[in-house]
Amino acid sequence: MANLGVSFMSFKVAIATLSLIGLAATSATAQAVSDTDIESFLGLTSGTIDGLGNGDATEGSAIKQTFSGTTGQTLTFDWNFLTNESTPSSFNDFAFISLFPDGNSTLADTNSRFPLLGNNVSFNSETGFNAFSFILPADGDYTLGLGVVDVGDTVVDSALLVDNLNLGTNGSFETGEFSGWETVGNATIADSSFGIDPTDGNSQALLATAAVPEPTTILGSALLLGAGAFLKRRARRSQKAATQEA
Ligand SMILES: [Ca+2]
Ligand SMILES: [Ca+2]
Ligand SMILES: [Ca+2]
Repeated sequence: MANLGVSFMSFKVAIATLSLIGLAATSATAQAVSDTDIESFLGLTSGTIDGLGNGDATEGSAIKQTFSGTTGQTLTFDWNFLTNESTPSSFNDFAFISLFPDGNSTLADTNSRFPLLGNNVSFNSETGFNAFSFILPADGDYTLGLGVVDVGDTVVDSALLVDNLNLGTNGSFETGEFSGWETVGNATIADSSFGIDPTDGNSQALLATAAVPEPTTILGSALLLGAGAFLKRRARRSQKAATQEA
């Protein structure tokens, strides 16, 4: 009986442990993290992301991988910045690249050109896919980081799609996961059911500044869309303030 009792307890502990692991894994991959955590993940000096000139970044997500490059090789990939912020907004969310050892740069922010509306139900505006290109200046190991962050607060979300990277491992995400990459925050693989087609194959990386992008109501005109976003921001910011005071 004693043995049975121990076995039963072990079984219950095992189930409880499995449940905890499941919960931890879910929250670890779903939630955006602080800009400080992203800097630590990417090996950047503290303050680098705020220092890119778009204001006080608060939280976001990033992916990275190290690859071996040679002088004159061209690094290319496709990216698409999505946002629910006004365009432009003083809450100047942005996407960025860090390429060690060469430097860091903003890819897009709310001042960018947003010719596309409504291709994805979760975001009001998208830049469309753009090609990034950089000629490697020397032989050696490079660490490529790509990220997206909220600025000023954490209320209204933005995201970055990435696909068709020509160097390193799994640059097109066609394995359906992040093999060859490391991730921090809310990084998932999206296919065309996201509403925006990958530029190569069936899969693309989706980095977001929050756990679950909030579906937005598509309104009939740009004017209404702007008013709707403004009212929604006010409502959500009030709600957040109330929560924090509680
Ligand atoms: Ca900051
Ligand atoms: Ca934001
Ligand atoms: Ca792909």
